[in-house]
Amino acid sequence: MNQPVMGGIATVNAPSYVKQQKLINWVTEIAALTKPERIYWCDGSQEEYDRLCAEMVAAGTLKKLNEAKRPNSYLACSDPSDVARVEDRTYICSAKQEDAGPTNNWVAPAEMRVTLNGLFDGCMRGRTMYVVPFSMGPLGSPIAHIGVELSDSPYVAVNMRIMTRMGKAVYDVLGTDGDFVPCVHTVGKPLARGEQDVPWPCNDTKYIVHYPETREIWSFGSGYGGNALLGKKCFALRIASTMGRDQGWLAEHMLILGVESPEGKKHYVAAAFPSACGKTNFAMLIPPKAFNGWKVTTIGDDIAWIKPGADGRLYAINPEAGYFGVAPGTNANSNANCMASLNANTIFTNVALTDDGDVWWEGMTKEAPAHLIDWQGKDWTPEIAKETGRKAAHPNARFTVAATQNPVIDPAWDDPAGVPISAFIFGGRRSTTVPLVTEARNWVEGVYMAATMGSETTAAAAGQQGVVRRDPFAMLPFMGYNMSDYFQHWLNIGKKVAASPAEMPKIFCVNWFRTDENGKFVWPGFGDNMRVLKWMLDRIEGNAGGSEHIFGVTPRYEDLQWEGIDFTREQFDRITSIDKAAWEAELKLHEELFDKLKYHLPSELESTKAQLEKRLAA
Ligand code: SAT
Ligand code: MN
Repeated sequence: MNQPVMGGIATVNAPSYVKQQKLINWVTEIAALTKPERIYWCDGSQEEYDRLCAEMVAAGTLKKLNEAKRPNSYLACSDPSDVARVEDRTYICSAKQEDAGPTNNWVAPAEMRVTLNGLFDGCMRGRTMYVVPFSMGPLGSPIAHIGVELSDSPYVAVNMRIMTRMGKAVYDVLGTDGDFVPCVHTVGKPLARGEQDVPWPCNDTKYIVHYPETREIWSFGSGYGGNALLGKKCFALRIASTMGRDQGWLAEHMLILGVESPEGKKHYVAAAFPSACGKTNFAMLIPPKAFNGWKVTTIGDDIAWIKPGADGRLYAINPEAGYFGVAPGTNANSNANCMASLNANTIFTNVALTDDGDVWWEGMTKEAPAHLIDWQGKDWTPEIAKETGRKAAHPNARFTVAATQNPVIDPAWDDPAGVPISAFIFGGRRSTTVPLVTEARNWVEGVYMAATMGSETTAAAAGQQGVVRRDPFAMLPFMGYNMSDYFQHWLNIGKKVAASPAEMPKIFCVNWFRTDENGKFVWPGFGDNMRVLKWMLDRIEGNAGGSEHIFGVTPRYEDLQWEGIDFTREQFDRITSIDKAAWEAELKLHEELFDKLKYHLPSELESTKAQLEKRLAA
């Protein structure tokens, strides 16, 4: 129920089930600053979700898709200027600049507060402020944490209901004095009295700001993805990474999957890839026919929170409850489980609309429909695309869908205790240099591999695409503190596990993306990644061979299972070969990275690099 306006500022009127005065005071304070017309406390119910969606349909923000084809699903098309995370507008405002480190934008907290106070003053005029309570992780789990997002975007409210455990029950966990991360979000477009709203309000000025010491998030000017759904990258990675540093755990940009052999042996692995490099596809992998009896199940597709358990092993949860995945390229071959997840109850953003009220994106089907309305609302035909190169869906178009719709969701995905991790996988998008798969000989070498990871940039972030940048642990855009301190934190966690009776998780580095002289991928990827995954599991179990090279252990051709695929030894050599000149150039780039990260850079990483150089020169 919307609350009445009183003296120009909405009354707070917290529902009786909200028991925490600190929270009510904060909502009051933010309302006084942002001056919304109304305040609405979300309860997370289906009725509320349906109502907010219907209101957005009436306002032109959402289109309801054909109920017979795609039940209870919607399409949102954003402003063409608001389509991805804005890394150059993202700030870590720690008290000391060195705590943000050289990979983050930093402004002194006091100075940023002055800027933001100006921007947020009256920023919600004419709009409703939604109070969105959410839990990252199973409600009440010892690994979970709570946030409350105040947002003037109903699109954010409904997406948060899918992406997190959102609603009334959060207040029970919060009680009268529980901790929560305060998240303030505005699209930054106040409405004057009588002013007609636009379907996707946003502002050319954007700020995505984190205060790690006080664990606050303030986001201005964007309604899109990680800029606006503050539970995701802002909380679950940037703020949570600093919580993990202080409390001895890890917040990682990782999918988590379960893999079970036909004999019933099961392992969980966590894998880090940069945005839009196929984490969702890997997390829902369907093994090839020849792997009869193998099962891959999903715990999460984007973020992992990992804490050492009493037995010394590392236990992981997926703090999210849904997937905000890249639509283009997703199809029945690349990810049939994902396609099945999207059959109903899905919000699509920036994909194309078919003439019969369904959705389409590049790569969904071999042949494009004869006519579409593209993500910018314009007519689109294959002919127009040929002439102009215009895409029907934006390359960073997304779907938001509940994890429970995934047909291969792992039975333990919601387990408050988390699942034990047997291996970490780090992968970048590299058309050259980095071999298909390499096993680190020890933890430090694995941390080195992760720290020096490079990847060609994708459409998930605004800016140039396809250029190699160092992306340590696939965390470059998501680190909440100094990157070198983070490397040290990983080394410390390793020491902690090593000192316990638990087996060390293995660390692997993969690259699915090496290309041939025509720029075509050599490795088929997708389901065939099972061949690599199986080798890893065999290594964990101690029954697979490999050959040692300059920076780790790689399978020989005969160490992988090739049944059901025509993949020659030559092709295999092509994607596993170590090119000396390329590696010399690569190590120069590691050097550049280490120069940049000199402050607090762990000496173990420098000595690992020295060993590599020695082996390369030999
Ligand atoms: O926009 S998001 O940050 O949610 C997606 C991504 O970049 O991985
Ligand atoms: Mn991601």
